[in-house]
Amino acid sequence: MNRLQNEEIPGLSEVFQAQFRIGAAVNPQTLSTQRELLARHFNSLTAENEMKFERLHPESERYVFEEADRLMAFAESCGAAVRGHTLVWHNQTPSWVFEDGNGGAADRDRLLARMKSHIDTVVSRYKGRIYAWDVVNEAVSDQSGEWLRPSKWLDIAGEDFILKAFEYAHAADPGALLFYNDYNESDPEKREKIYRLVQRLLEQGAPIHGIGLQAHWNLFDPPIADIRAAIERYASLGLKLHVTELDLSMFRFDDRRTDVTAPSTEMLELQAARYKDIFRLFLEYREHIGCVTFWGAADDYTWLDDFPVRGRKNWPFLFDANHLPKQGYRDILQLVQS
Ligand code: HAH
Repeated sequence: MNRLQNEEIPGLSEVFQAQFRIGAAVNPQTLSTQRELLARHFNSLTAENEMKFERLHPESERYVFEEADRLMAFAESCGAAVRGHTLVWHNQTPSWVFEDGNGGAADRDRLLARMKSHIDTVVSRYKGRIYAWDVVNEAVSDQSGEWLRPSKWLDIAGEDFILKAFEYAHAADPGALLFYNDYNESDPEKREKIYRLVQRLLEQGAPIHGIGLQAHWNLFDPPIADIRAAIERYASLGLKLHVTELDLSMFRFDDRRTDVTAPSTEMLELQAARYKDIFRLFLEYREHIGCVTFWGAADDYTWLDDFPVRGRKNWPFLFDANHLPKQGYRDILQLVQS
């Protein structure tokens, strides 16, 4: 089935229907350039950027919902669910949130009041239509020996900004599944920090229902054994797991090459084998995993073009730049069809 066009191949989300949802991150451009691919293969969509604080709420008294609403309308027109991303994050949050308007910093009460009003407005707007929210993104540190990530949220409001975010989100839509979401989630040291955070939240009675494993991985790392250990550890908290931002970069994290202009056969084979191993693992833990979302859909657009290495393209997905299935697509299909 080498040269088959998209219409002739099984839709990914259909193939995995009995196991978990298959999602993709989208933006206003890919909603148009990848429209057919998205409608055919994915039954969960996430806004790559359009529901982040800076996009929805650039100024204290101004909300902007046009692009987020467009995504909702597209998702609803093709019967896809929507994951909300993200309510509270140290990044892509405008500076006014943390300021008092007189050149100083906002105090804790003001910051929490702003958080509450942002969450109320956004979560209520999509109440009943967004089935899961990434409530807090990336609050855990990557530094060895440091637990929580230094941020203005933490500085000003203290540790319980995380608990508050979950409480506000739950009050605004008691039916939405609420997630803590992070990357390097399979690294053993960070895994334990995330575990500890979520365990604490549960002890405090936080309305948290799941852990989002971002899964920004590459051809070589993390080892399957580390991914498995992370899934087991998080699942032992009794929470749902969503894979929220899956991509498989062709490059090791410290590979700075810029002279690779097309993926080699060897890269594509390695990637297919990795995808197969990873999906085999996801299937093994399907009881715990509710959704597997890619941070994009096809190789014509990925946030990894130019990041973290400027001037370098990447090819992290199951569909190539022409939206045709790669070897990885065929390999993971075999897992459920054989
Ligand atoms: C993710 N961070 C974010 O959750 C997502 O919102 C964004 O679009 C892309 C990736 C991962 C990350 C990062 O942003 C910077 C450095 C390392 C990892």
